Amino acid sequence: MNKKWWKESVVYQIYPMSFKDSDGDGIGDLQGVISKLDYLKDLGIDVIWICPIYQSPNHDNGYDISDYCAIMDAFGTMKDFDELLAEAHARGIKLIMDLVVNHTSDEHPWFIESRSSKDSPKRDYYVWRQGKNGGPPNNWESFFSGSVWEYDEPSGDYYLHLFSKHQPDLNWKNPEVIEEIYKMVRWWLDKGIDGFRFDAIAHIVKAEGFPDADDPDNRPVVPAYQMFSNLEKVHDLLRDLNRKVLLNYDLMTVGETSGLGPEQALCYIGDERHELNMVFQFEHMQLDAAFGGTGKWELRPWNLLELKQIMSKWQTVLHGKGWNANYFNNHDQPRAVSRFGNDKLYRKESAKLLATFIHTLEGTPFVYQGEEIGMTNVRFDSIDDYRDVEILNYYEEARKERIPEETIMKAIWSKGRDNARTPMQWDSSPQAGFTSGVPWIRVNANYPEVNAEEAVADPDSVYHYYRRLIALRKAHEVIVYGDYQLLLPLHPEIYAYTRSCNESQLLVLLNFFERQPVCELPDSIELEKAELLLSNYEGSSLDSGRDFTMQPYEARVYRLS
Ligand code: ISL
Repeated sequence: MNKKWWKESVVYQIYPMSFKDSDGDGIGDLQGVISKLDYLKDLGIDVIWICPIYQSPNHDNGYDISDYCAIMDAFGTMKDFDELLAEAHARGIKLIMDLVVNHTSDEHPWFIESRSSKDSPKRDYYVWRQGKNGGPPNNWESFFSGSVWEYDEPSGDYYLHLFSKHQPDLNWKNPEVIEEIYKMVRWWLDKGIDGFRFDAIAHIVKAEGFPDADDPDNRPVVPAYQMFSNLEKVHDLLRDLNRKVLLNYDLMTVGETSGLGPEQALCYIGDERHELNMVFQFEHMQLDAAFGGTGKWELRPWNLLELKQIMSKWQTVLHGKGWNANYFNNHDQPRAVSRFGNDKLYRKESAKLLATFIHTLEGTPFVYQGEEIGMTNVRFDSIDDYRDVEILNYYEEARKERIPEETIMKAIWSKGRDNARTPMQWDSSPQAGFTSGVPWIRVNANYPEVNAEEAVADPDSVYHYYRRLIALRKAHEVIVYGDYQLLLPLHPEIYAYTRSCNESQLLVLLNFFERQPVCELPDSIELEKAELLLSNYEGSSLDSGRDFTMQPYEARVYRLS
Protein backbone atom coordinates (compact mmCIF):
# COMPACT_ATOMS: atom_id res chain seq x y z
CA MET A 1 0.00 0.00 0.00
CA ASN A 2 1.78 3.04 -1.30
CA LYS A 3 0.36 5.83 0.88
CA LYS A 4 0.12 9.39 -0.44
CA TRP A 5 -1.72 12.46 0.80
CA TRP A 6 -3.37 13.00 -2.57
CA LYS A 7 -4.88 9.52 -2.41
CA GLU A 8 -6.44 10.22 0.97
CA SER A 9 -7.79 13.66 -0.02
CA VAL A 10 -11.18 14.84 -1.20
CA VAL A 11 -10.93 17.60 -3.81
CA TYR A 12 -13.44 20.42 -4.24
CA GLN A 13 -13.51 22.15 -7.61
CA ILE A 14 -14.26 25.86 -7.78
CA TYR A 15 -15.36 27.61 -10.95
CA PRO A 16 -14.52 31.11 -9.74
CA MET A 17 -16.77 33.06 -12.10
CA SER A 18 -19.80 31.39 -10.57
CA PHE A 19 -18.78 30.74 -6.98
CA LYS A 20 -19.16 33.96 -4.98
CA ASP A 21 -19.07 37.61 -6.00
CA SER A 22 -17.76 39.95 -3.29
CA ASP A 23 -17.96 43.31 -5.10
CA GLY A 24 -21.28 43.32 -6.92
CA ASP A 25 -19.99 43.26 -10.50
CA GLY A 26 -21.88 40.03 -11.14
CA ILE A 27 -18.72 37.93 -11.53
CA GLY A 28 -17.36 35.68 -8.81
CA ASP A 29 -13.92 36.60 -7.43
CA LEU A 30 -11.09 35.59 -5.13
CA GLN A 31 -12.38 37.53 -2.11
CA GLY A 32 -15.63 35.65 -2.67
CA VAL A 33 -13.76 32.34 -2.47
CA ILE A 34 -11.94 33.48 0.69
CA SER A 35 -15.28 34.33 2.32
CA LYS A 36 -16.44 30.74 1.79
CA LEU A 37 -13.35 28.88 3.02
CA ASP A 38 -14.97 28.13 6.35
CA TYR A 39 -17.93 26.61 4.56
CA LEU A 40 -15.50 24.32 2.71
CA LYS A 41 -13.58 23.52 5.87
CA ASP A 42 -16.85 22.45 7.53
CA LEU A 43 -17.63 20.25 4.58
CA GLY A 44 -14.35 18.48 5.30
CA ILE A 45 -12.57 18.73 1.96
CA ASP A 46 -8.77 18.68 1.80
CA VAL A 47 -7.89 20.28 -1.52
CA ILE A 48 -9.34 23.02 -3.69
CA TRP A 49 -8.87 22.86 -7.44
CA ILE A 50 -9.54 26.35 -8.71
CA CYS A 51 -10.29 26.76 -12.43
CA PRO A 52 -8.18 29.36 -14.29
CA ILE A 53 -7.86 32.73 -12.56
CA TYR A 54 -5.18 34.20 -14.81
CA GLN A 55 -5.53 37.33 -16.93
CA SER A 56 -7.87 36.49 -19.77
CA PRO A 57 -10.22 38.16 -22.25
CA ASN A 58 -12.65 35.44 -21.22
CA HIS A 59 -13.78 33.94 -24.48
CA ASP A 60 -13.71 30.59 -22.70
CA ASN A 61 -14.07 31.75 -19.09
CA GLY A 62 -10.38 31.92 -18.29
CA TYR A 63 -9.25 28.95 -20.39
CA ASP A 64 -7.88 31.53 -22.83
CA ILE A 65 -4.95 33.04 -20.96
CA SER A 66 -3.31 36.32 -21.96
CA ASP A 67 -0.92 36.54 -18.98
CA TYR A 68 0.01 33.47 -16.93
CA CYS A 69 1.50 35.49 -14.09
CA ALA A 70 -1.33 37.96 -13.47
CA ILE A 71 -4.82 37.58 -12.04
CA MET A 72 -7.93 38.30 -14.12
CA ASP A 73 -9.11 41.83 -13.26
CA ALA A 74 -12.64 40.71 -12.44
CA PHE A 75 -11.23 38.15 -9.97
CA GLY A 76 -8.97 40.55 -8.05
CA THR A 77 -5.24 40.99 -7.69
CA MET A 78 -2.16 38.90 -6.96
CA LYS A 79 -2.46 40.13 -3.39
CA ASP A 80 -5.90 38.53 -3.22
CA PHE A 81 -4.42 35.33 -4.57
CA ASP A 82 -1.64 35.29 -1.97
CA GLU A 83 -4.27 35.86 0.69
CA LEU A 84 -6.40 33.00 -0.65
CA LEU A 85 -3.44 30.63 -0.60
CA ALA A 86 -2.44 31.65 2.93
CA GLU A 87 -6.01 31.45 4.24
CA ALA A 88 -6.57 28.05 2.66
CA HIS A 89 -3.30 26.74 4.10
CA ALA A 90 -4.15 28.19 7.50
CA ARG A 91 -7.23 25.94 7.46
CA GLY A 92 -5.24 22.89 6.35
CA ILE A 93 -6.66 23.07 2.82
CA LYS A 94 -4.34 22.65 -0.14
CA LEU A 95 -4.75 24.52 -3.41
CA ILE A 96 -4.17 23.26 -6.92
CA MET A 97 -4.40 25.41 -10.03
CA ASP A 98 -5.42 24.78 -13.60
CA LEU A 99 -2.47 24.57 -15.97
CA VAL A 100 -3.67 25.55 -19.44
CA VAL A 101 -0.73 25.04 -21.77
CA ASN A 102 -2.20 23.45 -24.87
CA HIS A 103 -3.05 26.96 -26.00
CA THR A 104 -3.08 30.60 -24.93
CA SER A 105 -5.44 33.44 -25.69
CA ASP A 106 -5.07 35.14 -29.06
CA GLU A 107 -4.44 38.25 -26.95
CA HIS A 108 -1.38 36.77 -25.26
CA PRO A 109 1.68 38.93 -26.18
CA TRP A 110 3.33 35.79 -27.61
CA PHE A 111 0.51 35.35 -30.09
CA ILE A 112 0.27 39.03 -30.93
CA GLU A 113 3.99 38.96 -31.71
CA SER A 114 3.75 35.62 -33.53
CA ARG A 115 0.95 36.90 -35.71
CA SER A 116 2.65 40.21 -36.50
CA SER A 117 4.81 38.79 -39.30
CA LYS A 118 6.11 35.61 -40.85
CA ASP A 119 9.59 36.62 -39.72
CA SER A 120 8.63 37.27 -36.14
CA PRO A 121 11.03 35.62 -33.67
CA LYS A 122 7.91 34.20 -32.00
CA ARG A 123 6.28 32.95 -35.23
CA ASP A 124 7.15 29.40 -34.17
CA TYR A 125 5.56 29.70 -30.74
CA TYR A 126 2.32 28.65 -32.43
CA VAL A 127 1.37 26.33 -35.27
CA TRP A 128 1.20 28.09 -38.64
CA ARG A 129 0.59 26.31 -41.94
CA GLN A 130 -0.25 27.18 -45.52
CA GLY A 131 -3.70 26.34 -46.84
CA LYS A 132 -4.43 23.53 -49.28
CA ASN A 133 -6.54 23.78 -52.45
CA GLY A 134 -7.88 27.16 -51.44
CA GLY A 135 -9.00 25.91 -48.01
CA PRO A 136 -7.50 25.05 -44.62
CA PRO A 137 -4.48 22.72 -44.32
CA ASN A 138 -6.59 19.69 -43.32
CA ASN A 139 -10.07 18.46 -42.36
CA TRP A 140 -9.74 18.32 -38.58
CA GLU A 141 -12.78 19.50 -36.65
CA SER A 142 -12.39 21.73 -33.61
CA PHE A 143 -13.77 20.65 -30.21
CA PHE A 144 -15.90 23.76 -30.46
CA SER A 145 -17.28 23.14 -34.00
CA GLY A 146 -15.88 24.20 -37.38
CA SER A 147 -12.29 23.80 -38.57
CA VAL A 148 -9.27 23.79 -36.24
CA TRP A 149 -7.65 26.27 -38.65
CA GLU A 150 -8.20 30.01 -38.75
CA TYR A 151 -7.12 32.03 -41.75
CA ASP A 152 -4.90 35.00 -41.02
CA GLU A 153 -5.45 37.51 -43.80
CA PRO A 154 -2.24 39.60 -43.55
CA SER A 155 0.19 36.65 -43.70
CA GLY A 156 -1.98 34.37 -45.84
CA ASP A 157 -1.33 31.44 -43.43
CA TYR A 158 -3.58 29.52 -41.10
CA TYR A 159 -3.04 28.96 -37.36
CA LEU A 160 -4.18 25.91 -35.45
CA HIS A 161 -6.75 26.03 -32.64
CA LEU A 162 -8.21 22.78 -31.29
CA PHE A 163 -10.65 24.87 -29.24
CA SER A 164 -12.03 28.31 -30.15
CA LYS A 165 -10.30 30.58 -32.65
CA HIS A 166 -9.41 32.77 -29.67
CA GLN A 167 -7.32 29.86 -28.28
CA PRO A 168 -4.37 29.29 -30.64
CA ASP A 169 -2.41 26.09 -29.88
CA LEU A 170 1.11 26.48 -28.58
CA ASN A 171 3.87 24.74 -30.53
CA TRP A 172 5.35 22.17 -28.13
CA LYS A 173 7.99 21.31 -30.71
CA ASN A 174 9.67 24.61 -30.00
CA PRO A 175 12.16 24.33 -27.08
CA GLU A 176 11.74 28.05 -26.35
CA VAL A 177 8.02 27.53 -25.72
CA ILE A 178 8.81 24.68 -23.36
CA GLU A 179 11.32 26.80 -21.47
CA GLU A 180 8.78 29.61 -21.09
CA ILE A 181 6.22 27.14 -19.73
CA TYR A 182 8.70 25.64 -17.26
CA LYS A 183 9.61 29.10 -16.04
CA MET A 184 5.94 29.91 -15.46
CA VAL A 185 5.23 26.59 -13.72
CA ARG A 186 8.20 27.10 -11.36
CA TRP A 187 6.99 30.63 -10.63
CA TRP A 188 3.63 29.32 -9.39
CA LEU A 189 5.11 26.39 -7.51
CA ASP A 190 7.50 28.70 -5.71
CA LYS A 191 4.51 30.61 -4.45
CA GLY A 192 3.60 27.45 -2.56
CA ILE A 193 0.68 26.00 -4.50
CA ASP A 194 0.12 22.27 -4.10
CA GLY A 195 -0.25 21.04 -7.63
CA PHE A 196 -1.96 21.32 -10.96
CA ARG A 197 -4.83 20.01 -13.00
CA PHE A 198 -3.38 19.75 -16.51
CA ASP A 199 -5.97 21.10 -18.91
CA ALA A 200 -6.37 19.30 -22.26
CA ILE A 201 -2.92 17.78 -21.76
CA ALA A 202 -3.71 14.79 -24.00
CA HIS A 203 -3.75 17.14 -26.98
CA ILE A 204 -0.42 18.99 -26.80
CA VAL A 205 1.15 16.72 -29.42
CA LYS A 206 -0.34 16.55 -32.92
CA ALA A 207 0.15 13.98 -35.69
CA GLU A 208 3.34 14.56 -37.65
CA GLY A 209 2.65 16.43 -40.92
CA PHE A 210 -0.97 17.24 -40.03
CA PRO A 211 -2.52 14.61 -42.34
CA ASP A 212 -6.23 14.63 -43.16
CA ALA A 213 -8.37 12.32 -41.06
CA ASP A 214 -9.94 9.50 -43.14
CA ASP A 215 -13.36 10.45 -44.38
CA PRO A 216 -15.09 8.50 -47.16
CA ASP A 217 -17.71 11.27 -47.36
CA ASN A 218 -15.16 13.98 -48.00
CA ARG A 219 -16.73 16.48 -45.62
CA PRO A 220 -14.96 19.80 -45.01
CA VAL A 221 -14.38 18.93 -41.35
CA VAL A 222 -14.54 15.64 -39.43
CA PRO A 223 -13.84 14.57 -35.83
CA ALA A 224 -10.12 13.75 -35.79
CA TYR A 225 -9.34 13.03 -32.12
CA GLN A 226 -6.84 10.31 -33.05
CA MET A 227 -4.73 13.00 -34.75
CA PHE A 228 -4.20 14.99 -31.58
CA SER A 229 -5.00 12.86 -28.55
CA ASN A 230 -2.69 10.79 -26.35
CA LEU A 231 0.08 10.48 -28.92
CA GLU A 232 3.31 8.84 -27.80
CA LYS A 233 5.36 12.04 -27.62
CA VAL A 234 3.10 13.51 -24.92
CA HIS A 235 4.79 11.15 -22.51
CA ASP A 236 8.29 12.34 -23.36
CA LEU A 237 7.18 15.91 -22.71
CA LEU A 238 5.57 15.07 -19.37
CA ARG A 239 8.58 13.10 -18.18
CA ASP A 240 10.84 15.98 -19.09
CA LEU A 241 8.62 18.44 -17.22
CA ASN A 242 8.78 16.17 -14.18
CA ARG A 243 12.51 15.67 -14.28
CA LYS A 244 13.25 19.36 -14.68
CA VAL A 245 10.49 20.94 -12.60
CA LEU A 246 7.81 18.94 -10.80
CA LEU A 247 9.96 16.36 -9.01
CA ASN A 248 11.38 19.10 -6.81
CA TYR A 249 8.00 19.66 -5.15
CA ASP A 250 5.44 17.55 -3.25
CA LEU A 251 2.43 17.87 -5.54
CA MET A 252 -0.90 16.54 -6.66
CA THR A 253 -1.10 16.34 -10.45
CA VAL A 254 -4.13 15.31 -12.43
CA GLY A 255 -4.31 15.33 -16.20
CA GLU A 256 -7.40 15.83 -18.30
CA THR A 257 -7.16 13.03 -20.85
CA SER A 258 -10.18 12.15 -22.91
CA GLY A 259 -10.23 9.25 -25.34
CA LEU A 260 -8.38 6.57 -23.42
CA GLY A 261 -8.96 3.36 -21.50
CA PRO A 262 -7.20 2.27 -18.29
CA GLU A 263 -4.29 0.47 -19.99
CA GLN A 264 -3.40 3.62 -21.91
CA ALA A 265 -3.98 5.72 -18.79
CA LEU A 266 -1.23 3.76 -17.06
CA CYS A 267 1.23 5.30 -19.52
CA TYR A 268 0.48 8.63 -17.81
CA ILE A 269 0.03 7.48 -14.23
CA GLY A 270 1.86 4.17 -13.83
CA ASP A 271 3.97 4.43 -10.66
CA GLU A 272 7.21 3.96 -12.60
CA ARG A 273 6.32 6.50 -15.32
CA HIS A 274 6.95 9.71 -13.37
CA GLU A 275 4.41 11.70 -15.36
CA LEU A 276 1.13 12.39 -13.50
CA ASN A 277 -0.55 11.14 -10.32
CA MET A 278 -3.99 10.67 -11.86
CA VAL A 279 -6.02 11.37 -14.97
CA PHE A 280 -9.63 12.27 -15.55
CA GLN A 281 -11.02 9.63 -17.88
CA PHE A 282 -14.13 10.27 -19.97
CA GLU A 283 -15.56 6.82 -20.71
CA HIS A 284 -18.41 7.13 -18.21
CA MET A 285 -19.15 10.62 -19.50
CA GLN A 286 -19.96 9.11 -22.89
CA LEU A 287 -22.60 6.68 -21.64
CA ASP A 288 -25.38 8.95 -22.86
CA ALA A 289 -23.76 10.15 -26.10
CA ALA A 290 -24.59 8.64 -29.49
CA PHE A 291 -22.14 7.04 -31.96
CA GLY A 292 -20.17 5.24 -29.28
CA GLY A 293 -19.64 8.43 -27.34
CA THR A 294 -18.40 10.80 -30.05
CA GLY A 295 -21.76 12.50 -30.58
CA LYS A 296 -21.87 14.81 -27.60
CA TRP A 297 -25.06 16.53 -28.74
CA GLU A 298 -26.88 13.40 -29.91
CA LEU A 299 -28.38 11.65 -26.94
CA ARG A 300 -28.87 8.00 -26.11
CA PRO A 301 -30.24 6.49 -22.91
CA TRP A 302 -27.50 5.27 -20.58
CA ASN A 303 -27.60 1.88 -18.88
CA LEU A 304 -26.23 0.62 -15.62
CA LEU A 305 -24.55 -2.50 -16.98
CA GLU A 306 -22.37 -0.33 -19.17
CA LEU A 307 -21.50 1.93 -16.22
CA LYS A 308 -20.56 -1.15 -14.18
CA GLN A 309 -18.44 -2.50 -17.00
CA ILE A 310 -16.54 0.78 -17.48
CA MET A 311 -15.97 1.57 -13.82
CA SER A 312 -15.06 -2.01 -12.90
CA LYS A 313 -12.49 -2.04 -15.66
CA TRP A 314 -10.88 1.18 -14.34
CA GLN A 315 -11.01 -0.06 -10.74
CA THR A 316 -9.33 -3.38 -11.47
CA VAL A 317 -6.79 -2.40 -14.13
CA LEU A 318 -5.46 0.50 -12.07
CA HIS A 319 -5.41 -1.28 -8.69
CA GLY A 320 -1.85 -1.44 -7.38
CA LYS A 321 -0.49 0.23 -10.52
CA GLY A 322 -2.01 3.69 -10.78
CA TRP A 323 -4.63 5.86 -9.12
CA ASN A 324 -8.17 6.85 -10.19
CA ALA A 325 -9.65 10.36 -10.15
CA ASN A 326 -13.37 9.79 -9.59
CA TYR A 327 -15.98 12.32 -10.67
CA PHE A 328 -19.48 12.69 -12.02
CA ASN A 329 -19.50 16.50 -12.18
CA ASN A 330 -17.26 19.28 -13.37
CA HIS A 331 -17.55 22.60 -15.18
CA ASP A 332 -17.74 20.87 -18.59
CA GLN A 333 -20.49 18.40 -17.75
CA PRO A 334 -24.20 18.70 -17.07
CA ARG A 335 -25.23 18.20 -13.44
CA ALA A 336 -25.08 14.48 -12.59
CA VAL A 337 -28.23 14.54 -10.48
CA SER A 338 -30.17 15.61 -13.60
CA ARG A 339 -28.24 13.29 -15.89
CA PHE A 340 -27.84 10.01 -13.96
CA GLY A 341 -30.20 10.66 -11.05
CA ASN A 342 -33.70 12.08 -10.82
CA ASP A 343 -33.86 15.81 -10.15
CA LYS A 344 -37.65 15.89 -9.99
CA LEU A 345 -38.99 13.33 -7.53
CA TYR A 346 -35.81 12.09 -5.91
CA ARG A 347 -33.37 14.97 -6.08
CA LYS A 348 -31.91 14.49 -2.62
CA GLU A 349 -31.97 10.69 -2.65
CA SER A 350 -30.33 10.40 -6.05
CA ALA A 351 -27.74 13.11 -5.32
CA LYS A 352 -26.75 11.12 -2.23
CA LEU A 353 -26.69 7.88 -4.17
CA LEU A 354 -24.32 9.27 -6.81
CA ALA A 355 -22.12 10.75 -4.09
CA THR A 356 -21.93 7.42 -2.29
CA PHE A 357 -20.67 5.83 -5.49
CA ILE A 358 -17.96 8.41 -6.21
CA HIS A 359 -16.75 8.44 -2.58
CA THR A 360 -16.56 4.68 -2.06
CA LEU A 361 -14.63 3.70 -5.16
CA GLU A 362 -10.87 3.35 -5.12
CA GLY A 363 -9.45 6.72 -6.16
CA THR A 364 -9.59 10.37 -5.17
CA PRO A 365 -13.12 11.83 -5.18
CA PHE A 366 -13.70 15.20 -6.87
CA VAL A 367 -16.70 17.32 -5.81
CA TYR A 368 -17.77 20.15 -8.12
CA GLN A 369 -19.25 23.30 -6.53
CA GLY A 370 -22.97 22.97 -5.94
CA GLU A 371 -22.88 19.18 -6.21
CA GLU A 372 -22.80 19.03 -2.41
CA ILE A 373 -26.19 20.74 -2.21
CA GLY A 374 -27.72 18.82 -5.12
CA MET A 375 -27.75 21.60 -7.73
CA THR A 376 -29.49 20.67 -10.98
CA ASN A 377 -29.39 21.48 -14.70
CA VAL A 378 -31.03 24.67 -16.00
CA ARG A 379 -33.38 25.16 -18.90
CA PHE A 380 -33.20 28.65 -20.42
CA ASP A 381 -35.82 29.12 -23.15
CA SER A 382 -33.72 31.45 -25.24
CA ILE A 383 -30.23 30.91 -26.63
CA ASP A 384 -29.57 34.52 -25.62
CA ASP A 385 -29.35 33.44 -21.98
CA TYR A 386 -26.50 31.04 -22.68
CA ARG A 387 -22.87 32.17 -22.42
CA ASP A 388 -20.66 29.17 -23.19
CA VAL A 389 -18.61 29.42 -26.39
CA GLU A 390 -19.09 25.68 -27.03
CA ILE A 391 -22.87 26.01 -26.80
CA LEU A 392 -22.99 29.17 -28.93
CA ASN A 393 -20.75 27.71 -31.66
CA TYR A 394 -22.77 24.50 -31.69
CA TYR A 395 -26.01 26.44 -31.95
CA GLU A 396 -24.75 28.45 -34.89
CA GLU A 397 -23.41 25.39 -36.76
CA ALA A 398 -26.54 23.37 -36.06
CA ARG A 399 -28.77 26.20 -37.33
CA LYS A 400 -26.69 26.30 -40.52
CA GLU A 401 -27.30 22.58 -40.90
CA ARG A 402 -31.03 23.29 -40.52
CA ILE A 403 -31.45 21.19 -37.40
CA PRO A 404 -34.80 22.27 -35.86
CA GLU A 405 -34.49 24.85 -33.06
CA GLU A 406 -36.33 22.55 -30.66
CA THR A 407 -33.90 19.69 -31.21
CA ILE A 408 -30.93 22.00 -30.68
CA MET A 409 -32.34 23.46 -27.47
CA LYS A 410 -33.13 19.99 -26.13
CA ALA A 411 -29.52 18.97 -26.68
CA ILE A 412 -28.29 22.13 -24.94
CA TRP A 413 -30.64 21.57 -21.99
CA SER A 414 -29.30 18.11 -21.40
CA LYS A 415 -25.63 18.42 -22.38
CA GLY A 416 -24.62 22.11 -22.42
CA ARG A 417 -21.75 23.15 -20.15
CA ASP A 418 -23.69 26.12 -18.77
CA ASN A 419 -25.75 23.61 -16.79
CA ALA A 420 -22.81 23.47 -14.42
CA ARG A 421 -21.94 27.15 -14.61
CA THR A 422 -24.96 28.92 -13.21
CA PRO A 423 -24.12 30.76 -9.98
CA MET A 424 -23.63 28.81 -6.78
CA GLN A 425 -26.86 28.94 -4.79
CA TRP A 426 -25.94 30.23 -1.36
CA ASP A 427 -29.33 31.25 0.04
CA SER A 428 -32.87 32.26 -0.90
CA SER A 429 -32.17 35.99 -1.22
CA PRO A 430 -32.21 37.61 -4.71
CA GLN A 431 -29.66 36.06 -7.11
CA ALA A 432 -29.28 33.20 -4.63
CA GLY A 433 -26.89 35.29 -2.53
CA PHE A 434 -24.25 34.95 -5.25
CA THR A 435 -24.05 38.66 -6.07
CA SER A 436 -25.60 41.97 -5.08
CA GLY A 437 -25.48 42.95 -8.76
CA VAL A 438 -26.57 41.33 -12.00
CA PRO A 439 -24.95 37.91 -12.47
CA TRP A 440 -23.01 37.22 -15.69
CA ILE A 441 -25.26 34.23 -16.28
CA ARG A 442 -28.77 33.71 -14.92
CA VAL A 443 -29.29 31.96 -11.62
CA ASN A 444 -31.16 28.64 -11.68
CA ALA A 445 -34.80 29.37 -10.80
CA ASN A 446 -34.89 26.63 -8.16
CA TYR A 447 -32.62 28.53 -5.75
CA PRO A 448 -35.37 29.25 -3.19
CA GLU A 449 -35.51 25.48 -2.47
CA VAL A 450 -31.99 24.42 -3.45
CA ASN A 451 -29.39 26.48 -1.60
CA ALA A 452 -26.53 26.11 0.85
CA GLU A 453 -28.20 27.93 3.74
CA GLU A 454 -31.15 25.55 3.66
CA ALA A 455 -28.83 22.56 3.26
CA VAL A 456 -26.61 23.50 6.19
CA ALA A 457 -29.66 23.96 8.41
CA ASP A 458 -31.24 20.61 7.49
CA PRO A 459 -29.46 17.64 9.09
CA ASP A 460 -30.95 15.37 6.42
CA SER A 461 -29.66 17.43 3.49
CA VAL A 462 -27.40 16.41 0.64
CA TYR A 463 -24.75 18.68 2.18
CA HIS A 464 -24.71 16.81 5.50
CA TYR A 465 -24.62 13.52 3.67
CA TYR A 466 -21.46 14.68 1.87
CA ARG A 467 -19.99 15.65 5.22
CA ARG A 468 -20.67 12.15 6.54
CA LEU A 469 -19.21 10.53 3.43
CA ILE A 470 -16.06 12.63 3.66
CA ALA A 471 -15.71 11.84 7.35
CA LEU A 472 -16.20 8.14 6.62
CA ARG A 473 -13.24 8.21 4.26
CA LYS A 474 -11.08 9.62 7.04
CA ALA A 475 -12.28 6.98 9.50
CA HIS A 476 -11.83 3.89 7.29
CA GLU A 477 -8.60 3.34 5.46
CA VAL A 478 -10.25 0.59 3.44
CA ILE A 479 -12.24 3.25 1.55
CA VAL A 480 -9.01 4.74 0.32
CA TYR A 481 -6.80 1.72 -0.21
CA GLY A 482 -9.08 -1.32 -0.40
CA ASP A 483 -9.45 -3.34 -3.56
CA TYR A 484 -12.73 -3.46 -5.44
CA GLN A 485 -14.80 -6.54 -6.14
CA LEU A 486 -18.00 -6.29 -8.17
CA LEU A 487 -21.05 -8.23 -6.93
CA LEU A 488 -24.30 -8.92 -8.82
CA PRO A 489 -22.58 -8.08 -12.15
CA LEU A 490 -25.72 -8.60 -14.23
CA HIS A 491 -28.25 -6.88 -12.01
CA PRO A 492 -29.75 -4.13 -14.19
CA GLU A 493 -30.65 -1.79 -11.31
CA ILE A 494 -28.43 -2.50 -8.32
CA TYR A 495 -24.73 -1.71 -8.36
CA ALA A 496 -23.03 -3.64 -5.54
CA TYR A 497 -19.38 -4.10 -4.63
CA THR A 498 -17.03 -4.77 -1.77
CA ARG A 499 -13.84 -2.95 -0.83
CA SER A 500 -11.28 -4.96 1.09
CA CYS A 501 -7.89 -4.47 2.59
CA ASN A 502 -6.08 -6.31 5.36
CA GLU A 503 -8.79 -7.44 7.75
CA SER A 504 -11.36 -4.80 6.80
CA GLN A 505 -14.17 -5.17 4.34
CA LEU A 506 -16.93 -2.79 3.25
CA LEU A 507 -20.04 -3.54 1.25
CA VAL A 508 -21.66 -0.87 -0.93
CA LEU A 509 -25.20 -1.33 -2.26
CA LEU A 510 -26.62 1.20 -4.69
CA ASN A 511 -30.05 1.16 -6.32
CA PHE A 512 -29.57 3.47 -9.30
CA PHE A 513 -33.26 3.78 -10.20
CA GLU A 514 -36.73 4.67 -9.02
CA ARG A 515 -38.02 1.10 -9.10
CA GLN A 516 -37.71 -1.00 -5.95
CA PRO A 517 -35.76 -4.13 -6.83
CA VAL A 518 -35.08 -7.04 -4.52
CA CYS A 519 -31.47 -7.25 -3.50
CA GLU A 520 -30.31 -10.84 -3.22
CA LEU A 521 -26.78 -11.03 -1.97
CA PRO A 522 -24.42 -13.93 -2.66
CA ASP A 523 -23.91 -16.50 0.14
CA SER A 524 -20.43 -15.20 0.82
CA ILE A 525 -21.82 -11.98 2.27
CA GLU A 526 -23.02 -12.22 5.86
CA LEU A 527 -25.23 -9.24 6.38
CA GLU A 528 -26.32 -10.39 9.85
CA LYS A 529 -22.94 -9.48 11.26
CA ALA A 530 -22.63 -6.30 9.24
CA GLU A 531 -22.75 -2.80 10.63
CA LEU A 532 -24.59 -0.18 8.58
CA LEU A 533 -22.21 2.77 8.40
CA LEU A 534 -24.21 5.07 6.14
CA SER A 535 -27.45 5.16 4.21
CA ASN A 536 -29.66 7.74 2.54
CA TYR A 537 -32.85 6.20 4.01
CA GLU A 538 -33.70 5.96 7.66
CA GLY A 539 -35.26 2.51 7.59
CA SER A 540 -32.30 0.77 5.92
CA SER A 541 -30.94 -0.56 9.20
CA LEU A 542 -34.02 -2.73 9.72
CA ASP A 543 -33.08 -5.15 6.95
CA SER A 544 -30.81 -7.91 8.03
CA GLY A 545 -31.94 -10.89 5.96
CA ARG A 546 -30.35 -12.04 2.71
CA ASP A 547 -33.11 -10.68 0.46
CA PHE A 548 -34.66 -7.28 0.85
CA THR A 549 -36.23 -4.59 -1.24
CA MET A 550 -34.28 -1.44 -1.92
CA GLN A 551 -35.94 1.97 -1.90
CA PRO A 552 -35.75 4.35 -4.89
CA TYR A 553 -32.13 5.52 -5.27
CA GLU A 554 -31.21 3.90 -1.98
CA ALA A 555 -27.53 3.73 -1.04
CA ARG A 556 -26.05 1.72 1.82
CA VAL A 557 -22.52 1.29 3.06
CA TYR A 558 -21.90 -1.61 5.46
CA ARG A 559 -18.87 -2.73 7.37
CA LEU A 560 -18.59 -6.50 6.98
CA SER A 561 -15.38 -6.84 8.97
O1 ISL B 1 -14.23 17.23 -23.64
C1 ISL B 1 -13.46 16.73 -24.41
C2 ISL B 1 -14.02 15.91 -25.48
O2 ISL B 1 -15.43 15.85 -25.33
C3 ISL B 1 -12.02 16.78 -24.25
O3 ISL B 1 -11.39 16.09 -25.22
C4 ISL B 1 -11.34 18.09 -24.14
O4 ISL B 1 -10.08 17.81 -23.62
C5 ISL B 1 -12.01 19.04 -23.24
O5 ISL B 1 -13.08 19.64 -23.90
C6 ISL B 1 -11.04 20.09 -22.77
O6 ISL B 1 -11.61 20.86 -21.77
C7 ISL B 1 -10.78 21.77 -21.13
O7 ISL B 1 -10.15 22.66 -22.02
C8 ISL B 1 -11.01 23.54 -22.71
C9 ISL B 1 -11.98 24.28 -21.78
O8 ISL B 1 -12.96 24.92 -22.54
C10 ISL B 1 -12.64 23.34 -20.80
O9 ISL B 1 -13.45 24.06 -19.91
C11 ISL B 1 -11.54 22.59 -20.10
O10 ISL B 1 -12.00 21.75 -19.08
C12 ISL B 1 -10.13 24.51 -23.44
O11 ISL B 1 -9.19 25.06 -22.56
